[in-house]
Amino acid sequence: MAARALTLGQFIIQEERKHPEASGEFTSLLGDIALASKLINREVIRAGLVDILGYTGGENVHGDRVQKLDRFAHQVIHQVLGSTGQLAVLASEEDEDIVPVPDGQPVGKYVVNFDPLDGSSNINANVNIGTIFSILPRLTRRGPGTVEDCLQAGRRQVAAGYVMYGSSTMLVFTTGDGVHGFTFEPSLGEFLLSHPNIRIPERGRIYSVNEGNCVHWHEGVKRYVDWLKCDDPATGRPYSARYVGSLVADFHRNLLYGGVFLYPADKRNPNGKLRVLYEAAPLAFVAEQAGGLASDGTRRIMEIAPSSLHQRTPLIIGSPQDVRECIEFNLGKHVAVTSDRRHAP
Ligand code: AHM
Ligand code: MG
Repeated sequence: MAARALTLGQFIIQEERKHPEASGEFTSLLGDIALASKLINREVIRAGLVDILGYTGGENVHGDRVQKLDRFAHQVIHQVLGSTGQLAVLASEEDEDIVPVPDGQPVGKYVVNFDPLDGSSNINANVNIGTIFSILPRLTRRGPGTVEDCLQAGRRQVAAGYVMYGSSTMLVFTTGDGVHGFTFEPSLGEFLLSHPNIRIPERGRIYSVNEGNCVHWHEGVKRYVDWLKCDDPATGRPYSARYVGSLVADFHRNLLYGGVFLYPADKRNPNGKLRVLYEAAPLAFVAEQAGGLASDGTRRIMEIAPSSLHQRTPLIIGSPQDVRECIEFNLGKHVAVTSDRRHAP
């Protein structure tokens, strides 16, 4: 191994040394998430073989398998995290209610909200999908964790991140001290530090939105996306459209290259599509730690304390300059709209 290669485990120990007061309990949760993601990765990369090899449990109906992988990812995370003694309670996009620590296991101090397999409609096409996680300290003091423990604003997160399963599998996370990316080395079975201290460019040249919904959009969103397509070299316009339809993949690309992802509220879905706890808040923490922004159009995503586990929110996330501009259009405030129309195609 090259002298500079640092495993996730080594990195975590290094970080712990900077904080001698830390108990290490919460950083061990990150190691557990990495373990769960290796188990999920092993199944995800074999998803395309389902019809020719079959699967444990005898599931070989293709559509069925997609459901199963969602469920499998949920169960792996529950089992791995639930047996470590760090966890008070889980909330998952896959379950209506909170998920308690398994019977007989010790109850700990942390809450994990997660989306076990985001973008799962892409599995059949071998397109990137991901696991998103958010770690919070519990609010209640003892006993099993409660729904109130899960319903905390994103600013209370102590760590958040995602695993992206794709041409290579990556774990990207923040503990509030920058954003670091690790790439999975399958022959070693280790995540290696490949993207230390990721910073999102101040402005990008990419916009990511499901433009097929534009007939339902509000005026501000329509004008913003039209504006992005105008010719103005000073701001890098026209921007390129890039949309995978897997939030983790769209977010990750924009984090590295710069740009803006939006899933706005529209006339059909007044609260947008994405969930506060499992998607918006954890990615907002990552975005902010990389120098980016995340907003619902009027508020910082990190300030939203949801009143229900599956509450949705509009999401605008990415390079700070792009997010600010989008918010201005969204609110109908952008003074340059009229003059910029000159550049409209
Ligand atoms: P899911 O949690 O059911 O997979 O839905 C979330 C996904 C995101 O990954 C992605 O950004 C979005 O839904 C795409 O939605 P759409 O197909 O409406 O563009
Ligand atoms: Mg999801």
